[in-house]
Formats: sequence, C-alpha cells, structure tokens
Amino acid sequence: MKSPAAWRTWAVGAVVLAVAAALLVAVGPEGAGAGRAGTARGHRWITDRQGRALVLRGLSTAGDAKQTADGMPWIEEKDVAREHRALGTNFVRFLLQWRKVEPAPGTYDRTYLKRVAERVRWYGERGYHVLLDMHQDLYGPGTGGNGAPRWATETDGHTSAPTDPWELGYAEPGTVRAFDRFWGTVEGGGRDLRKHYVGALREVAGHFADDDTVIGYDLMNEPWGGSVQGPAFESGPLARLYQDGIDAIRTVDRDHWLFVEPSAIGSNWGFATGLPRLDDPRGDGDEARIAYAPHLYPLPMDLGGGYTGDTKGRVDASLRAWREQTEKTARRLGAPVVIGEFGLDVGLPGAMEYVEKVQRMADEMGAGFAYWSNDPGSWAPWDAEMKPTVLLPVLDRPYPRAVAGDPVSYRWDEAEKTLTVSWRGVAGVRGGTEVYLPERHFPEGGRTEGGGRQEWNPKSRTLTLSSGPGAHSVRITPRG
Ligand code: IDC
Repeated sequence: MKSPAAWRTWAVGAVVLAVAAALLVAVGPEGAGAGRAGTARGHRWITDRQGRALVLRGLSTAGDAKQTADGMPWIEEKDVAREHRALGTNFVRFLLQWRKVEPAPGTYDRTYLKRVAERVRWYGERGYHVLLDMHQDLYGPGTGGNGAPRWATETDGHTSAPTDPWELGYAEPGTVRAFDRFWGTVEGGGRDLRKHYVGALREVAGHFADDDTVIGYDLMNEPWGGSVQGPAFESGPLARLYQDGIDAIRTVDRDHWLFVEPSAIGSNWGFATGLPRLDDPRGDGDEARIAYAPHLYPLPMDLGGGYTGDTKGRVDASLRAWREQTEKTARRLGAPVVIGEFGLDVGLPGAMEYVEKVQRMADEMGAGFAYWSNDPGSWAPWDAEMKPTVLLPVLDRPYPRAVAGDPVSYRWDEAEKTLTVSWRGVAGVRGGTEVYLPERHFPEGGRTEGGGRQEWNPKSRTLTLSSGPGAHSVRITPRG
C-alpha cells in the first residue's frame, strides 16, 4: 500500500506528466556542439587551466546551509580533509543563498562572501574544484523554503502550507505567486527582482573571478516557473534570466564555467526540457564555457521506493529516458554534463546498486556528478555520529581526476580490479593524466600496462601518467 502522501505525489506526477507530454512537441531543434568537440559522445569537456579534461566527482556541501543564520554549511576544515581522504573526490557543489548575498535591496554582504572564500580555500588546498551553487527550494523562507531574501518575496497575500514530501510545496499558492512575481509573469508588482538576482550573481562572480579553485557558478538550483511551465517557461523567462546572468557575470569574470539547470520537475525524471542554447560572450573568439547540470531523481524513487522488485525496472526505464534527454539537451546547448544532484536514503533496499549504476552511467556519459549530499545522516557517506555508512565504500571508487587530452573512455571493473583509461592527446594541453587509486582497491598503488612515464603520490593516492600526442590506453591493476 502506498501512503496517502505517496498517492498525492503520484497524482501530481501524473498531471505534470500529461502537461509535459502535451508540451514536448514545442521543444526546438538541436544545434551542433561547439568548441573542443572530437569526443565520441559529441559533447565537450570541462577543462582546467592546463587544458586537461576534468572528471568531476564529489558531493554537495551542504543542505544545512539553507537554514543557518550565517549561511555556512556544517563543515570545518578537518571535515574537508576527511572527505578528501575517505572518498578521493575532486569536486564540491557548494551552496550559496541569495538571501545572504543580498540581505537588503542592492546591499551585498562581503563578510558572507569572505566566509565562503575561506571554505573554498580549504577545498582548494586539497586540489578540489568548487562549483558555487545559487541554491533555492520553494523560493525562500517567506514561502516555506530557502534561497530568496524576504524583501524579494511577494506573495500578494497568498500563503504556502508545509507539505510532505516537501517538493509538493511548489504547488502551494504563496510559492507559485512568489515565482510569478519574480519572473514578472503576473500583472503589477514592485521591484524588478530578476535585476536584483542578476546583480547578486555578478557580485558573487566579481568576488571569485580570480579564484582558481572555483570552477564555475550554478546560476539557479531547480528553477520553477510558478504558473508558467514547460518550454513556455524554459525558453522564455528562464532563458532570459540565464542570458542576463551570463552577460552580467562576463563583465567581471571571463573564464569560469556557467552551469545551467532545466526546470527540475519533469527533467529530474527523464522528461525533455525546452532550455535553448545560450550565448557566452567571452570575447576574442574564445569557446563558450557553459555546462549543463541537470538533477537526477527517478520518479519511482521520489515516491519512496528503493531499487528493488517492480520498482527496479521502472527506475531503469527512467534512467534510460533521463540519459537520452540529457545527452540531447547537452548537444543542443553545446555543453558538457555534470549531474548536479542525485542521491537517496542509503538504507533503502537496493540503494547501493542504484548508486553504482548511476556512477557507471556517469562514466559512460563522460559526465561529472555531485552526490546529494554530505550532510551527516541517512543519505550521506557518514551518519549523524560521523560513522561511515554503506555509501562510503561505494563512492570511494577509482577514476581519472584529470585527463591530458580528450577522454575516449574510462571504466572501473570492480570484479577484475581493473581501471581502463583511454584518451587522445591534444596539442597545447599541459600536465599529466591524474588517476585516483583508493586504498581499499589499490593498497600498494597501481601497476600499469600501456602507460609511459609515471609518478605515484601515496598521500593523495594519485598516479600521474605523462603522455604526448596520439592515442593512449592504459590498464591499471593493483600492485603487489
Ligand atoms: C532537501 C533536503 C531536505 C530539505 C529539502 C527542502 O535534503 O532536508 O527539507 O531539501 O529544502 C532537491 C533539492 C535539494 C533537496 C534534495 C533532496 O535541490 O535541495 O534537499 N532534492 O530532497 N531536488 C530533488 C531532491
């Protein structure tokens, strides 16, 4: 038996499904990818300063930053060190809140941004790439959610009641009206809230423009159109906000990547998105640096199911649809893919099989990911007492952190204890291919077949392979 809440979610899901199906026909044609193409998968790679393709593996830090008075997540520097040691990650999606960036209209809180910068430094000292995520859920505190400042919350007297699950709050009248006011899709209204939002994005980018640890900005977490949905929202108000945000950021920061998300409800489950291709005015003919960062939460799991029995087949179907739509949208945007969020209660039946399946899919797609989230508790690699959960060994997995050229494929075969990495050298790329070899699988480091000169750093557990132009394929197995 499903709980009443689950049935309610299902009913909402069914309605959204019908609406989405009706709107799919409006999704525009695909454009060709630009920039350093040449990969089998037809999309580009996020590159570091040395031109190496990055395989981003990490978690979001952290959900609790939505609620804390100073907007900081729970972590101290020792927790960053622990995460690095325990999981070998090279990526973090770090939550920001508009309410903290711009506490009063036109007033920016530099102290807040400095606190963020201090945490970015903790990550940077361990070789991480930080994605600054302008997070919101359900608009803001004034509508039962988080993100937007109170002064930017206009509900015209409509209210929002708490819901279970929380996502249903997107249909509450106060939340819908606050979004409609934000997007300017209802008559009347006071301030130009989008102008403020874009100003806040520019302020953040101005602060971090010269910070090499920052890989880019996630312009808005899970945008929601209020009463305007589907391609009418994504190719209309959302695309305009993104374009304005991108243009504003580029006046202060030419180089960091700009991560865009589709409207979450629907695309999280594998539906098409109407997000159009955006312009990146970097100038001087430099290639665009726009990345696509959709979330992945298959509907059968949203409804509280695990990855088992009948649900498994439905989740698999949802994953296939999600991958197909994501690859299609990424081609249209000419953008590399980072799974901005995926995650679940690690105690659900089959949960670890699901996580491993998503990791394999990410490897095949050449996509980065940020698992949701590192908040100690039932979804995380550590519980409330900081003891490892079953998730920790599953996330602690070998992968190439950076590839000196265009990756062709990389694959971890746990049964054979073999990591295979293939790439094509690209002129102008500096530095080696860096591979993470966790202690649990490679206690004495790795033995390679097909590699050239190499160097092993036992502290960061990184094997660096030097290579020139041409095709390379390296098989790495445990030494000893
Ligand atoms: C969840 C938090 C939960 C909180 C809720 C609402 O885990 O404690 O009550 O947000 O703020 C998302 C969102 C992300 C969610 C996550 C899990 O981007 O903020 O965090 N999720 O529900 N989209 C789909 C799932």
